[in-house]
Amino acid sequence: MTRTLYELQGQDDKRFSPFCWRTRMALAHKGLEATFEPVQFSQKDKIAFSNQKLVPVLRDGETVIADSWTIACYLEDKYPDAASLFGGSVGQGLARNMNFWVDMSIHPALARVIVADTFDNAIDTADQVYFRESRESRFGMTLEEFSPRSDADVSKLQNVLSPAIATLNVQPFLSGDAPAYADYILFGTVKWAAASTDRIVFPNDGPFGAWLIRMYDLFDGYARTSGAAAA
Ligand SMILES: N[C@@H](CCC(=O)N[C@@H](CS)C(=O)NCC(=O)O)C(=O)O
Repeated sequence: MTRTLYELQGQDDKRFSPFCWRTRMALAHKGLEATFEPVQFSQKDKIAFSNQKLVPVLRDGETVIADSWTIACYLEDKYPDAASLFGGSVGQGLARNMNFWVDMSIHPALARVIVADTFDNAIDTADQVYFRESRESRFGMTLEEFSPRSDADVSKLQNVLSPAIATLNVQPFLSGDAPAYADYILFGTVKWAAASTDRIVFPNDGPFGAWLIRMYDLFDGYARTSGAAAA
């Protein structure tokens, strides 16, 4: 059966979408092979078959699924004999909470820190006009006004992150003793930052830094060597 993940492609072939990384890691966790089809912002025609305009999109045989959370739930249901992403329905409920927390608290704080860098270092030139116009219309100001690369914004991000740091101070993974989907949710966001900037925006020391090393080591160093390998 053919399995294809349509994912965002940026400058120098960087795969910098946090949501696509969630799905990449979920596939690796389940040991499912896939081919990766790059999609730029300006290539909506490539995912028109999914009847919506966002990536990731997974085509699994004849089945088409959009939205990273929906894809994770699909993979869990469809491949119950492969390693579990959630560890049962209670874990699934808590991972959903994590999904909303990262989307609604971490992403807005991180966007302030790195969106101007994302534009400079991760967005392909073919997509720069679209990215600037769509995001400036969303933010109501220029990318550089929204994201002035200030230390204060990094501090705010790290404050928002403190529940995750506290958790990793007492257990090796957000999911407990072993990694699972909740870890991939936040890790995808780290990959977005890593593809955008060399600045240290997430802690690279302490419990969070140790977790990052564990995450990068997973699946034979998968997140170091695949996708945005340079990130
Ligand atoms: N809730 C969706 C969000 C997906 C999303 O926002 N994807 C971005 C890439 S990071 C996208 O496709 N953007 C296209 C655009 O802005 O035109 C998910 O979890 O998959």
